Amino acid sequence: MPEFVLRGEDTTTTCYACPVLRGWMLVGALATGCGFQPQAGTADASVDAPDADPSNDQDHDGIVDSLDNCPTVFNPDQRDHDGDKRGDACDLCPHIATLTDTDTDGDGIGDECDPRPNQAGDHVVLWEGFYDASSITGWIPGGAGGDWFWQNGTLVQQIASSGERTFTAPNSYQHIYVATSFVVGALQTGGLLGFCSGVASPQQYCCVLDQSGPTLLVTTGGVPVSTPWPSTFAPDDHIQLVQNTATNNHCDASTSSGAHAAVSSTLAATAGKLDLYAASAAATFDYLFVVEIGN
Ligand SMILES: [Ca+2]
Ligand SMILES: [Ca+2]
Ligand SMILES: [Ca+2]
Ligand SMILES: [Ca+2]
Repeated sequence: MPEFVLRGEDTTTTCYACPVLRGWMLVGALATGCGFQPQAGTADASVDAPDADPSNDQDHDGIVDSLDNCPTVFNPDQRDHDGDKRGDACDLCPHIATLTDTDTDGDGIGDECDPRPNQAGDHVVLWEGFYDASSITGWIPGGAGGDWFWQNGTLVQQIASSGERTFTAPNSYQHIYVATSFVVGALQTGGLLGFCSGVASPQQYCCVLDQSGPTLLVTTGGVPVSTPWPSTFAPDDHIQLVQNTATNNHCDASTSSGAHAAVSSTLAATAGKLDLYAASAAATFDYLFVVEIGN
């Protein structure tokens, strides 16, 4: 099942972060409002040390407060996707390693990942760290299909041959904010190349596409708005996409190599199912963070 807020059990110990990448992630988070985060699930075996005093475990999750990454939230898994020492269960932006977790409007979403940081009423409807195979239950391959599967804490689409390959969520969403990140895999040249995520019915994706040169594109029900994107695609690139329909379907893309661009359409997206999309490319997705924006 998809992973909603305040749930989960950790089986993931994969971590491919490095100091350079982590430095970029923090810069990216500050610059763009959201940053790419690699898989960083943690589960510290020392938490069950025999001398632990169970009387200091206020949430009764078996982990003493001094070692608990969410001392007041029952989270025996201790998952911490972004590695910032706050467990997913109490991290206001579980995909962004921030030091403050500021929540100006008090709606439970940190400023760095809040589509409206100064207006309450937004709520997280999906936090998916792809911790286990059941994380994609109910998702449906579409378009040319592709080969989508869960693997080691990620969602993989491994076929690079031409074709628009989509993966559709089981649920529809209203007034969406979605952040995802992925690593570019094998590429096939000669056709439309790129990646998208976001509300897809009607088509209102946030995309980075190479049609006649890389372009950051927001599609708005057949009325695309685009801007040049100062990068090319290459295997192992880390790319983050953020779609925010609270701001006229704002689309923001950034890469681990420092490329960044953003564009807004003139039409606000409304509702639909969430799609992930890859054309002429393989990709490995790291997380999905979805907020429904209040009225
Ligand atoms: Ca806890
Ligand atoms: Ca965290
Ligand atoms: Ca907030
Ligand atoms: Ca808000």
